[in-house]
Amino acid sequence: MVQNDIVLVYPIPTLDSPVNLVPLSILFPGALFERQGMRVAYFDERYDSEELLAQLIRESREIGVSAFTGPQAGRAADILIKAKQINPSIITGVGGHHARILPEQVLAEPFVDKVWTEPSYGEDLFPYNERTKKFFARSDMQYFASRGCPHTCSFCCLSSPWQPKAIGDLERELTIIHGDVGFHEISFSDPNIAFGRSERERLERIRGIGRIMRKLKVRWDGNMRSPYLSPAMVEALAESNCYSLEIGCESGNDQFLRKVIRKGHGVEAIRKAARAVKGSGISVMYSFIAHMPRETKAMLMDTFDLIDWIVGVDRDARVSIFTYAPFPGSRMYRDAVEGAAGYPPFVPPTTMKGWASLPFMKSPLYWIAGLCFRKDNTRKNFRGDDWKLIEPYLALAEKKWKERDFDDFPIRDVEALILRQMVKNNTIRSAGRAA
Ligand code: B12
Ligand code: SF4
Repeated sequence: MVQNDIVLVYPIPTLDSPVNLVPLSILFPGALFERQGMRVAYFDERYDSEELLAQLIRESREIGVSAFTGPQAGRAADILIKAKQINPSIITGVGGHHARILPEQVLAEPFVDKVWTEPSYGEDLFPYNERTKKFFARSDMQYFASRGCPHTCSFCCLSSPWQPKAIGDLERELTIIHGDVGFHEISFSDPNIAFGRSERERLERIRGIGRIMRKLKVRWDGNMRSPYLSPAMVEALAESNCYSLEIGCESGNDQFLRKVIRKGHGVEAIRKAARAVKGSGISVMYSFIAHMPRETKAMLMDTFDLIDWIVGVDRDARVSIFTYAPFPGSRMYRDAVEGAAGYPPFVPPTTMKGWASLPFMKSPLYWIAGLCFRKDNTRKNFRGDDWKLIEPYLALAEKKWKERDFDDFPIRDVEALILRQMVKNNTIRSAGRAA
C-alpha cells in the first residue's frame, strides 16, 4: 500500500572517510516537498538497514536518490536498480551534483525515470522537524551559513553567486537544533564561509557567526580562501570558536595557480595564510590537486616542496592531495577531454557506475599524502591499539614522501584495512554493502 509520495535516499558517499555529516542533500528537498503537502520518508544508507529500504520502496510512489560524482553515484545506481526490482511501478529519480552536471546521461540510464536538475531545492526552508530530528541526532552536525561561490577556478563547476543566510535566521535555526540534539561541533559546508568586497564585511560576518557559536558553546569548521586569512581574520576566527578550516591551495606553482587554475591569487597568499594561522589553535586542511592538464612534473614538484614548507611552518597543518578528477562543466574538463599538452585524453564514462569506478582516489600519491598528513582521519579509523595495524603503512608512506617516490603503494591492502576498521567502528554498516 502506498504510504509515502516520495522516499528520499542518501547513499554512502565515500569508502574511506570517517566523516558522517548530516545528510542535508535530502533534508532540504524533503522540507520543500513536505511544504508542498507531500508525504516524505527519508533513508540514510550509512545508518539505516537494507530491510527498511526495501519496505520504504514497497510503500512509496516515488524514490529520489542523491548523488555527487564518484562512489556515491555508483551506490545511487545500485539503489535504483533494486528499487525497480522490488517495486516495478515506482518512479525513480536522481538529484544532486551528478544529476545537475550530467542530466541527459543520467536520464538515459534504464533504471532512471527523472532527474532533479535545479541547483537548490528548499534551501531557504528549515529542514528540522520531528521526522528529521534523528538524522541530525545521529550524524556529525553539518549546516550552511551561505551558498554559492562567485569565483571561477578552472577545475570547479560550482560557480554561482554568494548568498548568505541572515545571521538572525542562522541563530534561530541552530539554537532550536542545539536545544534538541545538543551538538558540540558543527561543520559549515559553505564553499566560502565569509565572502564580501572588503575585509571589514568578511570580519563582520565571522563575528556574527562567532556570537552564535559562543552562545551555544559550539566550535566549528569551514572553508575559506587563503587571501582572506589575514592576521585580523585569524584573530576573529579564533575568537569565533573556529577550530578547523579547509583552504583550496590546489598547486605550489605560482604561474600554474594564476594562469591555468585561475585561482585569483598566487602561492604567496598561501604562504601568508600559513604564517598568519600558525600557533592560532586553528588547524588548517590545505587541499591540493595533482596531475591536471598542462601541469608539468616540475610544477608538481613545486607543490610537494610547498607542502613541506607548510608543514614546517604550521605544525597543526593537515594536507590532502587529490588526483584531478575531470568532472564536466568546467574549463579544465575540456582540456582533459581534448588531451591538452600531452594529458592522456580523458574518455568520459557514460554511466553512473562508470563514474563511480574511476580510479581518482586510488593513486599512490593520494594515499601517501593522506597517510603522512591526514593523521586526524587515520586516528579516527584506527583507535587505541588498532593504531599498530596502520603503523607499517605510515612508515612506508613517510619514506616514500621523502624520496618523492610515488610509483607504487599497497593501496588495496590499505583500503581493505580501512574498510574493516570502518565496519568495526560502525562508520559504515557492512563491508559487503559498501564494496
Ligand atoms: C560534505 C561534503 C563531502 C563529505 C561527504 C560526506 C558526508 N555528507 O557525510 C566528504 C568530505 C566525505 C566529501 C568527499 C568528497 N567529495 Co564532497 N563535498 C561536500 C560538500 C562540502 C557539502 C555537500 C553537502 O552536503 N551539501 C549540502 C546540500 C544541501 O547540497 P547538495 O548536496 O548540492 O544538495 C542540494 C541539491 O543538489 C539537491 N539535491 C541533492 N540530492 C538530491 C536528491 C533529490 C531527490 C532531490 C530532489 C534534490 C537533491 O537539493 C539539495 C538542496 O538544494 C560539497 C560542496 C558543497 N558546498 O556542496 C562537496 C562536493 C559535493 N564534493 C565533491 C567531491 C568531488 C567529493 C569527492 C568525490 C572528491 C573530492 N576531491 O572532494 C570526495 C569523495 C572522496 C572519497 N574518498 O570518496 C564535489 C562534487 C562535484 C560533483 N561533480 O559531483 C563537491 C560539490 C565539492 C566541489 N567543489 O567540487 N564531500
Ligand atoms: S574551487 Fe572553491 S574558490 Fe574556486 S570556484 Fe570552486 S568553490 Fe569557488
